[in-house]
Amino acid sequence: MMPALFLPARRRALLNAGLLLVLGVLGFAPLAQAQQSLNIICSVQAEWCSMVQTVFARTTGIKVNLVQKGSGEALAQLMAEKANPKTDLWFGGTGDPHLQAAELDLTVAWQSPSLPQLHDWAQQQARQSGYRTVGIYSGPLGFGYNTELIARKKLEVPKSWADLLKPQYKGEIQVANPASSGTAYTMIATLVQLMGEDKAFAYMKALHANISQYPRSGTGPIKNVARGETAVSISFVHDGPGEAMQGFPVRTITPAEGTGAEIGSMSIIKGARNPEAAKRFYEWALTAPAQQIAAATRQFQLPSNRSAQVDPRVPDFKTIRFIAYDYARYGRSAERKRLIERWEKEVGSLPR
Ligand code: S7P
Repeated sequence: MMPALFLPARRRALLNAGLLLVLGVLGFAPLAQAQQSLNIICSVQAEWCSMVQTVFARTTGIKVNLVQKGSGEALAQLMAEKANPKTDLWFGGTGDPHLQAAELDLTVAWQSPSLPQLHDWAQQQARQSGYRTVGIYSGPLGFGYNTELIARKKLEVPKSWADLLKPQYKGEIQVANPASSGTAYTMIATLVQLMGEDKAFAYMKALHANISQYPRSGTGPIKNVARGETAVSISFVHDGPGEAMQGFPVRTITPAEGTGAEIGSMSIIKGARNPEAAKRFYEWALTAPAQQIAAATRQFQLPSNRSAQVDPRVPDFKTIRFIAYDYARYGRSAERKRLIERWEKEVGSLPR
């Protein structure tokens, strides 16, 4: 066969175009693009993180290096690397620490042209951070419970925050540790807004007697419920269906008195080494098809893009009693720090 070099120019051009097409179909990107890379901290669950990593790389040819961390731990890492950031973009995780990162000047402003396509709560998250973060999903806080353990131990299904204090739940409840978990901080902020601060702390002290463990990450307690290690968890209720789909006997419920919701967020890091790739990912992550990856990986938060399909397993917000969560106040750095320190001093340190 004649080497491509000796083919007439037109045939050579056709051959090259064909080769590029085949590489494109196979998901290989042109060399210049393949050399770009992007460093992400991903604060959603592992399946969603790795699907986002693969699909974005296939779509753009940009290599994605990704570490998965809960929101509290992600914020701690970004604070630690402030002088020499190794991260370009923070994807997902509860909104309060993203707001805190904005206030601490760890992230940069980027006003996406796609903002009008997003729900009001997602745009509001962007506006109140001076466009240093944006909402990518939302989900309500509630309880997970193991239907088999509840039946076997003859426990009632807890229906309210008040129910969780009943003696029957002694040693049967888990919630993450607020010192490391954005989910657990959402619980503190919710209770403070629902009851007033002193009553909320009295409540959490009483609840402490029924807690068996405070796992590090917010997704831990519902996984422990699913696997029968504990009967009840305080968790985001959108984390329940994914466990149930794997065959675990888990259900969720939201408390009768009312509850808070997270605004899962995304931010570009100040001093990012790959700012253009970060913006490209940011814009992609706000599109409806990119947001539908969540449900395809068994994650059932409400997407922020109004055009994204909403899976029937996403909690129905219309049926849930929500508090008017003050995201600006509870995302403030000093407030978040103060409440977590108060929890550690007055609740976490108590014997059980
Ligand atoms: O993807 C599930 C989810 O519940 O985990 C995120 C978050 O990383 C939890 O962080 P913590 O470990 O700090 O609690 C939530 O944003 C998300 O909905």
